[in-house]
Amino acid sequence: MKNILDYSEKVEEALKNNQVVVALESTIIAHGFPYPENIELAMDLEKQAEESQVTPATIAIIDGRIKVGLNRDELEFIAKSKEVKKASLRDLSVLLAKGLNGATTVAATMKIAYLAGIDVFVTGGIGGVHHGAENTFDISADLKALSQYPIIVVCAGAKSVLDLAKTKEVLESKGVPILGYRTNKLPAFYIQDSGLKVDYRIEDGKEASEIIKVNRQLKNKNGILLTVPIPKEDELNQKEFNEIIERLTGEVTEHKIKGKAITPYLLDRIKDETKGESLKANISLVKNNLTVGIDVAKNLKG
Ligand code: PSU
Ligand code: MN
Repeated sequence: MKNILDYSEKVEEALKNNQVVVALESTIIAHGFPYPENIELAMDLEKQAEESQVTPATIAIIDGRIKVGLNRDELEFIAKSKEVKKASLRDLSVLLAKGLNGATTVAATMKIAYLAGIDVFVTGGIGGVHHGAENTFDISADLKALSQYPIIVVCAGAKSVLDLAKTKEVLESKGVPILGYRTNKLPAFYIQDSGLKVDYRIEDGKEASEIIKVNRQLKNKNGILLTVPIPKEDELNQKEFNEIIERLTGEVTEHKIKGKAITPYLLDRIKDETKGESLKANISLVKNNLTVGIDVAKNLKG
């Protein structure tokens, strides 16, 4: 796979020496956060991993090359440039062939992490089934990727703007177990409890690593979803948040916002409506997910 993946020196070294590596996505940097909060978060995550003796591998497409591990300039570029496309599974071959730039979603990052031999991928929230999917068919390719790349994705649940009950059903159909980190309840990104249950509760990174190992022995193609609730002190007020979501879902229909533009639009509007509180919450949950992901990744090697 050497010919299609460009590893950063650090990531190449770490993989060669069988050290612990954690994959990170870049859509969250390019389209999930405004500048400069996005570059600050990206740098904080790199630092957090390195301080735990783990090599971070942020994944993106730059000038038609798949980058596994970004340096500071490359992170800046992804954070600032308006030329960076949101890259999911369907976009990869075209962006590579045309020599374009792309920030990889959960789906595309999973695929690349798998090709690179990285088993643990940490993000904020996954995409899923949108409300009204029975009419729009808007179901994120993240769910397809979860069914076909056998790595673990550590997240704070799916975005609360999604239809979580339907998202769960699709994951079940695709054979993807949903684990709850020290919880029985499915987290809903900005909120600890969606009101739905996870499939299984686990207590620590060791348990997660054992599940990944068995998943491999079974030669399963599917990945594993580990959901971690946002730290209590940073969660948003559920009632206020539900009201905001209801309003914004109406806006999306009214302004005819469609397809891959929906998620960035909603995130941006949620930020305004919560007066920036959602940004703080988002940063907190990603860092918390990384702490858990690092634990899982270390146990996998141990
Ligand atoms: N959730 C967030 N912020 C994000 C995303 C999800 O809170 O930026 C991104 C992730 O990269 C995810 C993608 O893979 O949105 C899903 O987009 P879509 O629904 O268009 O597949
Ligand atoms: Mn979509």
